[in-house]
Amino acid sequence: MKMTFRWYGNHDLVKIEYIRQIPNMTGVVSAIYDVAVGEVWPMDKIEALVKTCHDNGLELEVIESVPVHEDIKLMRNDYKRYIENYKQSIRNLAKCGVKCICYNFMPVFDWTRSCLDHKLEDGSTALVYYSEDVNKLDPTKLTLPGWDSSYSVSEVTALIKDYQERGEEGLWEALGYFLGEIIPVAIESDVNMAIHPDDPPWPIFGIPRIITCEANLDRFLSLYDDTHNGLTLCTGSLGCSTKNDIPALIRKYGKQNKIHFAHIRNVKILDNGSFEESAHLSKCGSLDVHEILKAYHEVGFKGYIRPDHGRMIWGETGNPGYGLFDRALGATYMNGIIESLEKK
Ligand code: DNO
Repeated sequence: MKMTFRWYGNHDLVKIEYIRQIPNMTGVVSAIYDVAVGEVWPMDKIEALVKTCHDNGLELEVIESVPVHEDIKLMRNDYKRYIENYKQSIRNLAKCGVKCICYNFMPVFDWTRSCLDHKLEDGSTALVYYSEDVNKLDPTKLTLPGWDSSYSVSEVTALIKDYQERGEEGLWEALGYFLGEIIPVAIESDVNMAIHPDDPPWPIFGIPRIITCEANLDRFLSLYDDTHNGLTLCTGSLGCSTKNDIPALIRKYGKQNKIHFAHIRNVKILDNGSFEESAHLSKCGSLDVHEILKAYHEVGFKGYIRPDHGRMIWGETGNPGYGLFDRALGATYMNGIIESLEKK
């Protein structure tokens, strides 16, 4: 496994020099943040990002994410042009040494939470999802870090309506078409595409979500049966539904060589579909991180792994979920478990 760390580029409050100092870090996971969604990622911007990483002794082999334009997910307007652009971004990234591209197929909203700085008992803050609060939010006015916020309220309202009309099957149709177009390019460029599960893994605001559970992951993989069509297995996203047995999913898809990127996050599951993000240590949340890493070890996982969302601790401020301190603790905890598994 290759230990990596998400970094939001030069504007990130977490300095890349500090990431390098975390033991066992091989590279960062990053993206180009100043190209409009749907447009081609130009070579010069990718090359500059790769150079910054290499100058700091880190690889850039994983991109999170190349966003998929809403028109592609709705098969409307300019979707064919946006797919051609996406293919070109894959080719450009491959030329710069990228081996794995994470993306998602969530309509309108990426990950969703009701509060980004909920105070926990120990004084740290964490991202939480309280379903009763989410139900009170106005989806047309909502924006969270990492979301595409270029749509106006009326555009978001229209988008939501379109997705509701096309429904789940409409989304599956669009995903099948998209994969049919891009996976041949990924094969030719030898880049592994790794879809990120929906977070949380259930429909929100009446809009369909499909990358949610084992049956749907099976369906997704069967849309294009090739190693280059694989998964980002995010424990925190899939794991906030008790229906998903994460170690079992890792053993199943790991053996099939379909997991390319592993996100390790712990969550504490509450009643009624609510959850709080917690420290990585198993006993702080509902997921057994030791068992999760054991499953990766057993299947001989060779892909990329990273600590996912951390809490904000020790007075740190910054990108919710993506401070330095708690994620570094997470990485170190993971390193310890992995070492003990490897030495057994
Ligand atoms: C949130 C992340 C997501 C993820 C995208 C992948 O912290 O897990 O924003 O990067 O869904 O496309």
